[in-house]
Order: sequence, then structure tokens, then C-alpha cells
Amino acid sequence: MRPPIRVAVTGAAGQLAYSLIFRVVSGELFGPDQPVHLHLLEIPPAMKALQGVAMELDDCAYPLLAGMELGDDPHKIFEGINRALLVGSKPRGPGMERKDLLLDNGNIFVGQGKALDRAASDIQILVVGNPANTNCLIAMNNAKDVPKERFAAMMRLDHNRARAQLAAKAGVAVNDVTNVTIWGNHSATQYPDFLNAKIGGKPVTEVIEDRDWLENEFIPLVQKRGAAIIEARGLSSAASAANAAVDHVKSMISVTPEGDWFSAAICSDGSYDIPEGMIFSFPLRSNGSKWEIVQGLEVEPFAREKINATLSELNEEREITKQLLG
Ligand code: NAX
Repeated sequence: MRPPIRVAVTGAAGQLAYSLIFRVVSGELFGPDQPVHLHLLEIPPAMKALQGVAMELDDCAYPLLAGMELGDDPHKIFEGINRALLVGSKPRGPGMERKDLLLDNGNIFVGQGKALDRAASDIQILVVGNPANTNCLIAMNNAKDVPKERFAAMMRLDHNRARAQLAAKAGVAVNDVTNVTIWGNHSATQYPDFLNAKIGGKPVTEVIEDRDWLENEFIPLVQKRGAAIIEARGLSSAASAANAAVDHVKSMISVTPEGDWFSAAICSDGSYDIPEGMIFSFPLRSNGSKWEIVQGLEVEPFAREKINATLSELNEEREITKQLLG
């Protein structure tokens, strides 16, 4: 057996983590020969519930679960971790302004960003807790010892939603839908790009000829899917979000299939005229250990307008939280 990989999950007693943690230690994420040592972070009022999650993990008798650390201090919990899945954040309370939400959550990610300096030298971070891009920006700017390319914010749920909707409209299997990109922010301004996407190897616009549906139904459907789930379920997406986190990590650590790509928000290097240092979602490919932004995609004026709108929202979020950027 290999030495265990140390995986931190924050918000570990929350509903998303409840769907995620069990998949992390089942062998599904890192393979059947890779033991996992869990580092589970919560806030003090949730520690009892976290004990309950730990009891259930024991009761699964997972052969790959090498151990568990539970705690409410990120400096202790992040000691020696190889991967951080930063799920925990504060939900928007009644009457709370977006600005307050950004600042409240931003403060969590200042502390966790600083604590990431305790992680192992190969640390990789995925921020899931909302507002994910700005939380990721804050954590990245406060983790002085961690290279910026180790940070990502989760866009995979949006990416999966877009694939599923295109497949349903075209009446094909999800696997026939490739080359989907979500650009920008994990919010209702994101731009799900159907112009560069393919169905069965052909441009989407050749298979789904109803351009009005693509522009005026598909895009808002993906952008507002999170709200539609809350409306239907009374709770935000949890199982599908956990599934997306699993897909994200797998895509990052596997070789991307030839000709395809996946979406994740990472630190911009200036590609596609997105200012350097923004946490922005791009099309990515991975060689199994490093990712790169797919270059050369066509961005026609329709797409540029949408990309500019989501960029402008991210600029606003950065402005609101600028005092937290270290
Ligand atoms: P829950 O409210 O069920 O769980 C959040 C947990 O985080 C709670 O147990 C809370 O005690 C804990 N927490 C709060 N502050 C913490 C801190 N400083 N350190 C450690 N833990 C802390 O929410 P849940 O449904 O699990 O959602 C978690 C986050 O994922 C939310 O921010 C949510 O908005 C976000 N999502 C992000 C998605 C994405 O695609 N990026 C999709 C799904 C989800 O909505």
C-alpha cells in the first residue's frame, strides 16, 4: 500500500460534505490502492455533528480510510495536507446584503489561506464554498507559500449541467457532448459556451439548429440552475455538487481525453484578455499533474460580451473584498 494522501474537507458536517467525504475514502477518487487520511474542519457549534459523521465513516469500515483528524482550528487541521476541499462557508442570512456575504465569507478564507502554509509542499486546493471564485482569490492571496496554480474554484457543476442540458435537447448520450466551457464566475453571470462545444464531434449549432433556444433558454437555464434546485428541493445542490467536486479532482489528476477539455476557475495568466491574477473559469486540459488553459478558441462578439459581463462582476467582488487580499 502507498502512504496515505491527506485530504482536508472544510464544512465537513454540512450537507455537501456529507455527500462528498464518503466518496473520497471509498477509492473512487484516488483509486483502489490509495489510502486516505481525512482532516475534517468545522466550526465549534458543528463539532458534535462532525463526530456523528466520523462515527458513520467508522461504520463503513472502509479499507482505505487510514485515519481522521477532526477540529475547528485550520492551522492544526491543515498540517501536512496534500489536498484541500474548501467547502465550508456561511450561507446568506435573512436581510444580508451580497457585500456582507462576500466579506463574511472572505474573512473565513483569509484565515484558511494563511493556514494553508502548513500544508504539504504538493498541496492542491479546490474552493467550493460560495462565492467560490472570490473566496479562492482571497485564500490564494493569503497563502504566501503556496504557488498560485495550485488553487481552483469549482465550476464543474455548471459544466456538467451544461453537458446534460445539451445532451437532453439533442437526444444524445451525455458522453457525446464534448468541448463545453463555462467562462467566468460561479454565479448567474457565468457564460456557458455552446459555440465551441460539440455533439458527436460536430459543432453544437449544427446539431441544435434552434439558435434562439441556445441563446435565450440554454444559457439562463445553466446560469440559474442552482436557484431552480433550491426552489424545488428547499436546499441547495449537494449530491450533484459533491459529484462535481469528485469529477473536478479526477480531471485534474488524469490525462484529459484527446481533443476535449473541462472547465475550472483558476488564476488567469492573461489568456483571452482576462487580467492576470483573476480567478476565472477557462477551458483546461491536464497531463495528469499539471493543467494548462486551452488556447485559440474563437470568441465571437456575442461571447465576448458575455465574458465581459462575468468579468465585470468578478472585478466588483474583488473591489468589495480588496482589504482581504493580503
Ligand atoms: P451547509 O450550510 O450545509 O454546510 C456548510 C458547513 O460549513 C456548515 O456545517 C458550517 O458549520 C460549515 N462552516 C461554516 N464556516 C466554517 C468555517 N469557517 N470553517 C469550517 N467550516 C465552516 O452548506 P452546503 O450545502 O454543504 O454548501 C457548502 C457550500 O458550497 C456553500 O457555500 C454553497 O453555497 C456552496 N456550493 C457551491 C457550489 C459550486 O458549484 N461551487 C455548488 C453547491 C453549493 O451551493
